[in-house]
Amino acid sequence: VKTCGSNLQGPGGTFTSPNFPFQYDSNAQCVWVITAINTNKVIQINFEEFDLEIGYDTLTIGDGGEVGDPKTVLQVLTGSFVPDLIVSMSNQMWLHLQTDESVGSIGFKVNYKEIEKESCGDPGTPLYGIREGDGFSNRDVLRFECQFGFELIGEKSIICQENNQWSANIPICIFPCLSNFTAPMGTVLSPDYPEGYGNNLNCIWTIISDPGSRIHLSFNDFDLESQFDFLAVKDGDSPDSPIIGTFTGAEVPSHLTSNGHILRLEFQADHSMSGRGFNITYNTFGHNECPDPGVPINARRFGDNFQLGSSISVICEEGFIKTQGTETITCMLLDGKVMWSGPIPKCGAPCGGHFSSPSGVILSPGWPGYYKDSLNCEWVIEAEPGHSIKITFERFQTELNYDVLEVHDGPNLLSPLLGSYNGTQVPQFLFSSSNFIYLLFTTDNSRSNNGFKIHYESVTVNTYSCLDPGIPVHGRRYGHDFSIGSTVSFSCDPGYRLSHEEPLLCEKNHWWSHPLPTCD
Ligand SMILES: [Ca+2]
Ligand SMILES: [Ca+2]
Ligand SMILES: [Ca+2]
Repeated sequence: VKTCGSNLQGPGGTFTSPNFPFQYDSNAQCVWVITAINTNKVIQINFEEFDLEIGYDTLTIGDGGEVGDPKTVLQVLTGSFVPDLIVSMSNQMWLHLQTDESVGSIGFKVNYKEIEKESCGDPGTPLYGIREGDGFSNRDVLRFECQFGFELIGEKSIICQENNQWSANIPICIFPCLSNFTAPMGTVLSPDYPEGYGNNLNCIWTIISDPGSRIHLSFNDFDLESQFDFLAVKDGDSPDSPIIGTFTGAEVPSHLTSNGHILRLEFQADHSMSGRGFNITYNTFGHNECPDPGVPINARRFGDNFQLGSSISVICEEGFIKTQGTETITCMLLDGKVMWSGPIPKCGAPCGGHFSSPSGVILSPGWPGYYKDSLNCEWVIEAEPGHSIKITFERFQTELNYDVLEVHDGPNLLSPLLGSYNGTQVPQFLFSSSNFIYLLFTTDNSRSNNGFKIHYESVTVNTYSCLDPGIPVHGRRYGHDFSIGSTVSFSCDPGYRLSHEEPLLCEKNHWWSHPLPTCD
């Protein structure tokens, strides 16, 4: 018999079955006891993953600290189905894993935390669902609906019972694989988007608008297994209708317009490998007008009239540039069809650039989405001679050790390095000593993250002082006189060490005697 487990304390944490995410041991007996630090609180757990050999390996969960006492048992779990949340009645909860002599599985990963007593905890809101009610105390009720076009599977309402357990799990909202749409606008999603659509699918969606009108599709996201899974769009309601387009792979198609008032979307997935799937919005429009272009993301649109002869303009938000189309498009007659004079403009965050405005924003490419792999982006910021440049980090998150932003004090890669950053560790701000700053963002060939949002501004150096030197990440600064001859010093939060101890002296040339130390 293998014994395992531990005593855990609030306010919260995570633990797993032995060897997770690899197979747990046979003949294991593991015991965990969780105790809230605040004795007036109770313990809530929720499983991120759970899979035990069904019927033979069990996890018994009980209230209090008397492990194994049958009077205190809350749940006995096996297989792979678990409640959203399990909440104790007292400030303690015990868990007992028992496995038999053969056949294992991955086990479980569970999060715990202390919550108010006489409550069931926040069970969340289903993806593509809407929740009514926000009380989680005994006798509180939560009601659920799904967004338009989705089907609700499960209970429409759940109540927080006296035993601190919800009467049921929250429902799920699924997008049906076969349906007709008659609303003038809506969304079509691949099954389980964006989690992966699975295998062996043959989904058919038909969009039917009023006779005389047409249908416009915008692809917000698209990722199918290339050459094996396909989306076909047909101009009509039968399998033999003419094909407007067939799509596969990860390239997001540009928008599509029907010729008639019915569109048929056929989605086929083969027996293996899945992608993220797709997210398509559609709208319908009349005979003498162009399709509603929507408001392109990262942009503002001017003009609300889509009739023949009207124009709209699209201006990118700060930090973005036009990646498709021109600023203005006009609804016109081309080859006997009413259509926009060019593609609907799109705005995106560019990989690199040269900036010389007094202030602005630099975004990682793809912002606000994840950046791509294998990037090599260079930005140069130029201020007027005699000025310096201050850059401020608003957001920074890259793959630790692999996706790196270098900041150089000058116009190019050969200029002295101000800092090299990855993960989430960045200073609040940095200054150049000349009127140039150079940034280089390189990413490796796997794993991405949110990237960064950086503000830059041109600043003048005061005749009698140095610029604010900043504060290290995980550190603090002593002294806020930055005039020539004064010093500032630094310390780090517990657990971090200062890279160098000497205080910074503001020298006659307006520069600090040393670079800002770091806390490592
Ligand atoms: Ca077993
Ligand atoms: Ca496939
Ligand atoms: Ca990477």
